[in-house]
Amino acid sequence: MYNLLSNIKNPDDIKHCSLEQLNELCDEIRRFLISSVSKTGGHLASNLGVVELTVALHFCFDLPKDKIVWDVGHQCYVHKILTNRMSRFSTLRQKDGLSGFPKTSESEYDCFNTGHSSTSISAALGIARGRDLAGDNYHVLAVFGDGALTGGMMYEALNDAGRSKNNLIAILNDNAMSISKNVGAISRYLKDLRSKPGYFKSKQIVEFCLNKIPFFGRHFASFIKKIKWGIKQLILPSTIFDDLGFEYLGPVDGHNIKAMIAVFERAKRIDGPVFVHVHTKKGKGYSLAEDNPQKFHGISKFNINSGTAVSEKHEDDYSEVFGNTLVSLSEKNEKIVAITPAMPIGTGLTGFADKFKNRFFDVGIAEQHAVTFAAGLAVSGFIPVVPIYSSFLQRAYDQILHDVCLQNLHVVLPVDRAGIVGADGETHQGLYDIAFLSHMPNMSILSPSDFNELAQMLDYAVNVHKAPIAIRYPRGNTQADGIKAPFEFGKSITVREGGDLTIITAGRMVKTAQEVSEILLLRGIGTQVISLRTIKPLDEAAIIESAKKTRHMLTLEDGTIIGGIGSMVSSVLENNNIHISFHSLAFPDEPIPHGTIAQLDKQYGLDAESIAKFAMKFLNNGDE
Ligand SMILES: Cc1ncc(C[n+]2csc(CCOP(=O)(O)OP(=O)(O)O)c2C)c(N)n1
Repeated sequence: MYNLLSNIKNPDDIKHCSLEQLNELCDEIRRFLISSVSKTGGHLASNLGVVELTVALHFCFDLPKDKIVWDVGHQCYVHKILTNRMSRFSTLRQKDGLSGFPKTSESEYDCFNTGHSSTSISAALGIARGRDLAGDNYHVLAVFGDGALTGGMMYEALNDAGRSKNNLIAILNDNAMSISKNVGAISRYLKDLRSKPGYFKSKQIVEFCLNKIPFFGRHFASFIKKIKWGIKQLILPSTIFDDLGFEYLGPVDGHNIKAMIAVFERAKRIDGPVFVHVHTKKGKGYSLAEDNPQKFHGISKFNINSGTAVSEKHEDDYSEVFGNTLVSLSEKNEKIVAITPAMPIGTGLTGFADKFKNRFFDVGIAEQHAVTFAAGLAVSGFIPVVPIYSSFLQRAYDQILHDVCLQNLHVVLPVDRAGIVGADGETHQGLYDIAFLSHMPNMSILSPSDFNELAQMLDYAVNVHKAPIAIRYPRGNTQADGIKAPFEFGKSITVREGGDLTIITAGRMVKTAQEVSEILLLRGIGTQVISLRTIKPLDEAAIIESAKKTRHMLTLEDGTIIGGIGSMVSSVLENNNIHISFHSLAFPDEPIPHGTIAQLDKQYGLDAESIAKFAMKFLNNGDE
């Protein structure tokens, strides 16, 4: 079925393929990708778009000696297929299976871990400078999308790399798409460049003619070189990348292997930084993905013929509830504006974007800018709401602290995908937001345990609270049972009464704590479950009262152990001289890999059964 592909065990195996065979190989890879990802889910459209690009790269460069840094890394499937990991694709993004991103621990062909956008040129430049300092000799490449090129780090890296003499090949995979349609002035500029496909050709012709000018002696040669450069500048308009110090090659058709091989061979011979502009189509070769690349950017298992998800019926999730609530609140309050760093779909903002075009801003993959831009909008009297996935919000730490919190500005930060996210793995786990937000002055943190609480909290955050406020909610739709009490800022609620043990928890874990209390009740143990609702400021009175009542307290959270709810509650007990049996349950201080949320909860002892077992021991002073 895969005549050529099944014989590729490592990238060297493609080096003696003819052009015809390479093209055939690309067809086989596409068929394999569609078939395999339809059974596991994953990032399909981006990978379909880079099939020829990746094959051409492996044809021209010698990995693992040469190094490729894949930006974001979601487009590395073809690279994984060509580097002896094809047989593991049925385990893609599953616990203990193949990661959906480059992993140095997985293969010597992966030289740098990625997951978050716009890091590739920085990392590649570091590797290149290290190579030169060590006196080694190999090629270093960064492969990044036009979406990634909207991220600010890219400009810090271009600025640094462009003035360097280090050999570095930056490859732009330009498909005019981020997850959604790409935005911004750079995107418009690239569109302009793409409309000049003859640029690279004419550049070659001009250079060919100039090279015919003979050299006489060393000094004269350098003089001629300058003249040639001047003539070239006159004849050919330079690109922004030339002006930054790169040799710009392109735009080249990213589905034409022959053309790409020619460009890469040329790039290999150039001294200094090179910028190769490759033009591709996201979803290439699978018409459903070509027509709807957003849907197939990241998709769960699907039917190949219809393109529809195989999974169960559609259920609401927190992002959707957030988006719908925001729309209804914004109908009544015209000061509300929404900002997204390139994630309108994932964060549930499409309804808002359709309805309030003037009040919606997609700023590109630019979390730092999104937050400071929001601070500016707050200064001019608007109420900015900036939903960002927890792990991407890490990017904007200083902007939240310096621009929002220190000025005590009314910016609302819905922290989506807070806690374990599952298949995307360690780079995407939203485990750190409580730790990095809770120590910021003026910041409040809310955590709903069901959809209704989220709606009430959002209403409170935009209409009542006049200071920085974050609302952290999980991926998916886990909801606590039977919560009725209206939300009150700063007040926790007791969701189960009991006299033997207290569990202090929040958000997704409230449901787990309820299940724990039920298991323990069967063993005659009464558990008091407190849902904090407001993680900061803590409801200290309720914590102290319950501690005195049960004398045994556990904290349980969907976050990392250091600096989370456990640390905060423990300080409350310490500071109030309350000495009871106390233990924090949270994810450990180590990278948490991919797997389903349920599998990871279980692996780290955070599922109801494991917690109940732990609680029995804990109540027995450590004895089984
Ligand atoms: C810092 C950060 N913010 C958001 C994301 C989510 N994200 C993953 S891929 C992607 C779009 C990337 O577009 P592009 O670089 O053009 O690659 P393409 O998928 O089009 O090939 C986004 C926004 C991320 N990975 N990192």
